[in-house]
Amino acid sequence: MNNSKGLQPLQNSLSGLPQWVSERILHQVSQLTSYEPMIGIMGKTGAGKSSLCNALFAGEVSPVSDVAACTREPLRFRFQVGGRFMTLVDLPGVGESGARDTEYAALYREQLPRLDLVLWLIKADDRALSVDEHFYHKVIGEAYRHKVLFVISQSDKAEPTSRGERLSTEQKQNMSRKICLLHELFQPVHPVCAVSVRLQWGLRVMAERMIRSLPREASSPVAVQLSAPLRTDAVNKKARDDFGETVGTLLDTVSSMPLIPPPVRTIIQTVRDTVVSVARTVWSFFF
Ligand SMILES: Nc1nc2c(ncn2[C@@H]2O[C@H](COP(=O)(O)OP(=O)(O)OP(=O)(O)O)[C@@H](O)[C@H]2O)c(=O)[nH]1
Ligand SMILES: [Mg+2]
Repeated sequence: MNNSKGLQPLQNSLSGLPQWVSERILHQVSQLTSYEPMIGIMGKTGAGKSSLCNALFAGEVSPVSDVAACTREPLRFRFQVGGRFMTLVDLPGVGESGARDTEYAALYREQLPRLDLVLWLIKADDRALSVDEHFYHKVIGEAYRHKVLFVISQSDKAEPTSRGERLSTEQKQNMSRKICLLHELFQPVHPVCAVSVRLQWGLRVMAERMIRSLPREASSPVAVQLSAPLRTDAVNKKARDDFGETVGTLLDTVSSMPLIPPPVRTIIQTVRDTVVSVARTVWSFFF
C-alpha cells in the first residue's frame, strides 16, 4: 500500500479544478482507500464458520470483544493485513428456538445496516433447513436479502461420503441438487456457493462471488484481506472496476452539489473519464 504514490497522479488529473473542489474529491478518495469492511457470518454451530474464515482471509484474527457464547451478543473479530483492517461479526441465532425471533430481529436490525455482506453457512449434510428458512424470513426479512450470500459448507460430507481426497461425481451431483434446493427455498439474490475447507474445494469461486456480492466501495478492501491463492485475476479485475466506478460516482455527486459553480461543474464533467481511468491505474498502489 502506498497512498501518496497513488494520490499524486489523481491530484494531477484534478489540477484544472479549484483547490477546494480537488481537495474535497481527494479526501473522499482517500476515505475510499481506507474503508474498513464489515462482514457478518451466520450458521448453526459446527457449520464451519471459523474454518471458512480462516481459509478465506489472510489476516491475524483477534477477537475484539470477549463475550461468552451464551450471551446472545455478536462476536467481533478485527483483522489486519498490511495496516488495513476488516471486521468479521459472528452473528448468533440460527438453529435456536423460534421463541427468540423478536429479540434476534432487533439485534439483526441493528447489525445489518452496518454490514457489507453476510455469509450464511449451511452444512452439506444438514437437512433441517426449515430452521434456516424460518430465520431468513422472520429475522432477515426482505430489506436485507441482498446482503446475504449462502455458502454450503463441508461439501465433502455430501452423500455418498468417502473421506477421499476429492469430491466424487455423485457427491458433485448431490451438491448441485442441494444448490437448486437452496435457490428454491431462499430465492437468494446472489448465487449459492459450495465449498469444502478440508479439500480446499470451491474456495476460489466462492471468493469471487463474495467480491461480486459486495457493495462497490467494499470489494477492494475485502480483496486485500483474502489469502493469496484466492486473490485471482477475476477478484482483482472486479475490485479495480468497482474502485473506478466508485470514483466516477463520487465525481458525479460532487458535480451535482448545489454549491458548485456551473463552470466548475463543466470541468468536473470534462475530466471525469480521465480521473476514472487514472483511478483504475493507481488502484494497485492502494490495494
Ligand atoms: N470434513 C470437513 N470438516 C470440516 C470442514 N470445515 C470445518 N470442518 C470441521 O467442522 C467442525 C466445526 O467447524 P468450525 O469451523 O469450528 O464451525 P463453527 O461454525 O465455527 O462452529 P461454532 O463456532 O461452534 O459455531 C470442526 O471440527 C472442523 O474441523 C470441511 O470442509 N470438511
Ligand atoms: Mg466458530
